Amino acid sequence: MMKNICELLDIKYPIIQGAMANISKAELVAAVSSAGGLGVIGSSNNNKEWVRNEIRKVKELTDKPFGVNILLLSPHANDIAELVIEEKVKCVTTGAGNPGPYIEKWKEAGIIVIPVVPSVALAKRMEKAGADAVIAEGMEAGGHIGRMTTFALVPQVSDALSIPVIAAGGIADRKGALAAFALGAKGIQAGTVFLATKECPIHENYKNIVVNAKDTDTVITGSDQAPVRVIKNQMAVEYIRLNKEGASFEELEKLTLGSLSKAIYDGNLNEGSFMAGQISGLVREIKTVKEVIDEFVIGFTTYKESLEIL
Ligand code: TUI
Repeated sequence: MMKNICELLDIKYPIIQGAMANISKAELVAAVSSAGGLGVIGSSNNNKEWVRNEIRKVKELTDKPFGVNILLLSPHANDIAELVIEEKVKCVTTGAGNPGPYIEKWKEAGIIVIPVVPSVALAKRMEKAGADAVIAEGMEAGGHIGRMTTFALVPQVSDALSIPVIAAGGIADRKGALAAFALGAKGIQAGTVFLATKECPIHENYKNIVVNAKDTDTVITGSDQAPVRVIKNQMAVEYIRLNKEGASFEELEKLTLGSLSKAIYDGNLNEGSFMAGQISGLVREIKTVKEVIDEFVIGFTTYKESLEIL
């Protein structure tokens, strides 16, 4: 019998907080892990010392397991891949690439490896390479996205693999949690809903932009190779216009450079890049991390009960 997500990670609920660049730092990660889920540090493009510092801070704030996400596009990916072994982190998740070359070393070190996959093909390769589970993330998600929707991706990946699948993209409440299980997932990952929490260390404007967004308020920016979902604002519209007109990489970069920091730290509504998923429209108030987790758990209980009835 395959291990369930809670046994695999030694956590209470199969809820993973999706890594968010420069957002899921020690404060949020420790809060999620303390509430019974798995908090995950978003390494993003930060260097080894930055990530080590966040890991140490989480260890001071909680004795519960947590994870580190490695952005495989980052110039520091190799360094962080070593760091997680040095710091004996419980779990590594990866994004935006194929972590195949690292998996054997991580498994030797006893780390639980959970790559994000945008397709059945990569999911199968990850299972073969020794991954413990995969996160099947649909393009409803915020930030860098693939091309499949959660509803189509999760059941196909679940059918193709014998390791557990975690659903991500478009999950923000009990209904989403329940639906994920119906699609064959054994756990969920959520990012957007954790933006609108008291513990999330971002500018209040970022939280409010998510709370006030409606269903159709996100757009896809970024290049064709690396599409990025953000909340529609002046910056996003300008980016899409320039990209359509065939602007150079340099011109586009000038626009995006620092835009994430402008969102996270300055709350700059016009020039910031506010990454968030399509489910933002469902997020209507700022809650505590514990309230978000408790909401998801109601979805899981509904599923359990329905199994018992039939
Ligand atoms: O990685 C994410 N979401 C992210 S990363 C990020 S930081 C960033 N900021 C600006 C531009 C680019 C990145 C913000 N949001 N989600 C996981 C994810 N992974 N989505 C899609 C993928 C993915 C794509 C291709 C995973 C593997 C993959 O493999 C290609 C291959 O090599 O087979």
